[in-house]
Amino acid sequence: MRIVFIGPPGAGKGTQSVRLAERLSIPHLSTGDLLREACRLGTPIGKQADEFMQTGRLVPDDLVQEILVERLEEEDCQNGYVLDGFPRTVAQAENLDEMLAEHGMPLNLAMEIRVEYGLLLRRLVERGRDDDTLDVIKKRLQQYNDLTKPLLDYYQQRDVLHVIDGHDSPEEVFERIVTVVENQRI
Ligand code: B4P
Repeated sequence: MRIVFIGPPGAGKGTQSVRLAERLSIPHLSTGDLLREACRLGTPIGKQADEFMQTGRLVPDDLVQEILVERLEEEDCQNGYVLDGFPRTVAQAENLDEMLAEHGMPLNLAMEIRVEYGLLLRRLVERGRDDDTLDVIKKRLQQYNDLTKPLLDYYQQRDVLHVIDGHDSPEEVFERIVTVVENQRI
């Protein structure tokens, strides 16, 4: 299965997509993790991405796509994957669809995790990653509204979008996700 997770920062994309990938025995691919690793290693992409991430802005599409395409071509991705944090713009979604069409492999599911603003802020401030300062979090949430939300219509029109209530415990949210995936497999 090929599944994408969409949601604002703090919605639980990382938390849930790791679990789902483990349950389905397919790779979990997080563009956030790939970009952070590139920054840590000081690769050319990492050096360019760092400034965007530290200020809460989306990294330019071409850089993110380059880093992800390399990973998607690896052997373990040929039977499916869970994408966490990609696509984040309509241009990234179109690029992914083109890539999937070339291989005759459609996207099976787009999961939107919904959580209200106040709870997102609380979760991220408590987590305290480098980019989890209040100013940067607000910028990331604004970028989500401006650039990522239009993706929901994109996937709705393609009939693959499922909305998940992300307010409860990670276990309860995961059960909701598994129910959607099981229904899809029937
Ligand atoms: P990401 O790494 O994707 O980070 P994120 O949006 O903050 O979400 P994350 O998945 O980590 O957090 P989660 O909600 O699971 O992106 C970081 C940056 O990388 C972006 O700002 C951007 O600059 C760049 N980037 C990444 N992908 C890109 C792309 N495609 N295009 C352009 N730029 C890109 O969890 C947050 C916290 O909530 C955790 O502490 C977790 O434990 C907690 N939590 C989760 N679910 C919970 C629950 N049900 N109950 C209680 N707590 C919960």
